[in-house]
Amino acid sequence: AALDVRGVRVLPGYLDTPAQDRLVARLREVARAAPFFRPETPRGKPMSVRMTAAGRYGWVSDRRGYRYEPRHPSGVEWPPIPDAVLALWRDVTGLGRAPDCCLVNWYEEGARMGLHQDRDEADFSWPVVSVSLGDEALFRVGGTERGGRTASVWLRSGDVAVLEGESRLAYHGIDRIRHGSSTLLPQGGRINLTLRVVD
Ligand code: MD3
Ligand code: FE
Repeated sequence: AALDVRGVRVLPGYLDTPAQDRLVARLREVARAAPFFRPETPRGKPMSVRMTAAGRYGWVSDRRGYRYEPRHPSGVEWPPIPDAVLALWRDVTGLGRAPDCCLVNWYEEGARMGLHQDRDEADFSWPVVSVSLGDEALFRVGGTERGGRTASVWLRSGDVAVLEGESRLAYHGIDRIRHGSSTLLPQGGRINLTLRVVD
């Protein structure tokens, strides 16, 4: 059964354990081609989350700002989005258009992501889909104005969230992860996939 958290559609346990394991194997291949890196904020502060991506674009941040790039910082093209991820996107959105970017966020112990809006895409009428793998994360979502009321929900391994309509421009972030709460990832921590149409 789906949950509505301030307009965010959360699908608890969308992926069973075998499906999560298969996905992790595909992500290992993505990370082999495009290794995780630690982005810097435009002010030069390293983020606590490590990132990589698959698809036509990856999202990067450095002293030049936040943006989508067709290449990994090493200069290689991002690897293709795994078929299982494209199938999940089709299942939950019903769209005939594939996402351009599968951002892969890796949270190790202590990593977090401050409240922000996703506004680097050209068209906010496309949904965003998020897939949680590994350790549980305390997800916080507010409204479209900074400083408003927020609601929190724990996202667990296999949960999928769909951000569409009003919630697409909501402030959101990850307050903390429960380190060691899952054994899915051999190296521990949490992986979040964020699927977006970019342009
Ligand atoms: C709500 N990632 O990469 S995913 C991000 O768990 C990001 O790594 C978080 O926020 C993570 O930008 C949260 C869930 C999510 C993604 C996009 C959203 C929630 C959202 C866009 C609008 C509203
Ligand atoms: Fe975000």
